[in-house]
Amino acid sequence: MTDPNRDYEQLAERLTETGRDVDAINRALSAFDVETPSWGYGDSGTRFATFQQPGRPRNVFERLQDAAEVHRLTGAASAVALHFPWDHVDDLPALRSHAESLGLRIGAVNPNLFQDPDYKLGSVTHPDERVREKAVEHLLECVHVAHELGSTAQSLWLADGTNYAGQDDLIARRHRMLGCLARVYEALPPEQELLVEYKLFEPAFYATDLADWGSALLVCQKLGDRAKVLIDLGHHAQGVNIEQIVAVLDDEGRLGGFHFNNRKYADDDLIVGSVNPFELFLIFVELTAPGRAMPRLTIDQSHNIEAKVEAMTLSVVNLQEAYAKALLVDRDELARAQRARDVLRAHEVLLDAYGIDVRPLCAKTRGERGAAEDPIRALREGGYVERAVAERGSAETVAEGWGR
Ligand code: LRH
Ligand code: MN
Repeated sequence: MTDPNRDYEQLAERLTETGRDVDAINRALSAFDVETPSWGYGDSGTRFATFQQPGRPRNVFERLQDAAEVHRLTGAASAVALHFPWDHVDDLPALRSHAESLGLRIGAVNPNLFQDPDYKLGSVTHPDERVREKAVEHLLECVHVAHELGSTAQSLWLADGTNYAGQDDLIARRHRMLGCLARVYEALPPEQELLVEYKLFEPAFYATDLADWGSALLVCQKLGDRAKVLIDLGHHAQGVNIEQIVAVLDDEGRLGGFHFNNRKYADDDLIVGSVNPFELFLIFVELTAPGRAMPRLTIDQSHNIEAKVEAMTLSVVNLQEAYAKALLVDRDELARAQRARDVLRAHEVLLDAYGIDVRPLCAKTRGERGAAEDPIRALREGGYVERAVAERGSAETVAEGWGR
């Protein structure tokens, strides 16, 4: 076991020698904060099966307890995104004070317009006005819930789409959607923004009404300034350059946030940075470019076979490290190489930063925030999971569905 302080001192010395402002990097790292998803702690699976894990949280209050453990370990997960009705409670003030008693705040509120049978052919795009009214009612209810919980964002993903060519008029669907979302946007209190999440396919397999960043951006521009695009890393066709989408949306002032996860094939919802850590680094290289503000950062994963609290903890650690590496990019040298049309020198500037082992830096920042220098080790030695199993039961069964 190496001495983390000596590792840090050696790294800080090397970074200072190469012209980096280590204090500024530490300040930025200690301000880094992400939202974890309540549904990432609950049951989740594939169409083939959902395997319940021993000690799984039985309600939103226990999901918040698990989120608080991830924040205790990493110091960088102080908010929890909620999903309704999966996290529905009658007493919203009690839920809010429970979160605050755990040192947490409520992040984005996610409506659910994809499980009710009425939404089989769409929700806000549905041909039947009665169904659209029902969808708008749910969205307005979520605006109220967010206000009660102190949340400042509606994070909207629409599963809406068609499965066969000719099934419905694609533009008529778009106009229905725009009409419904305009009413929801009008109802947003000043502290709330609307995040519009796109997805290429699934559950729709012919046309998805919000299939890509362009269709989401156009909708946001029609709605108003507080409507912005949310990028889920698993929602693109293979080969799409996500960091370029980040740069363009930021340049349009419409980069609202992220759903971080990782995928090898489709919307796999695996641990962020577990498949393509270089892509994650490049996304943070764009986010940390001079003059850019950090948008809302939310994790959106489902842990079908892996231990959920450890998976979420590792995800926050992977995000901290990707951000730290991006902060080490020598921006002056990058700009000089780009001006000089020195193609490979510019690329190598990024590789220089990516190749630095930033773990001592992240460990020190976490330690200074009262969190764990080695969160995974602290979790495994701390007994939190064992206590949860003892308290909540060790049943390992097959569940009927998501999010709960
Ligand atoms: C859709 C999605 C969306 C959530 C859901 C849990 O694939 O990414 O953000 O509502 O997963
Ligand atoms: Mn998502």
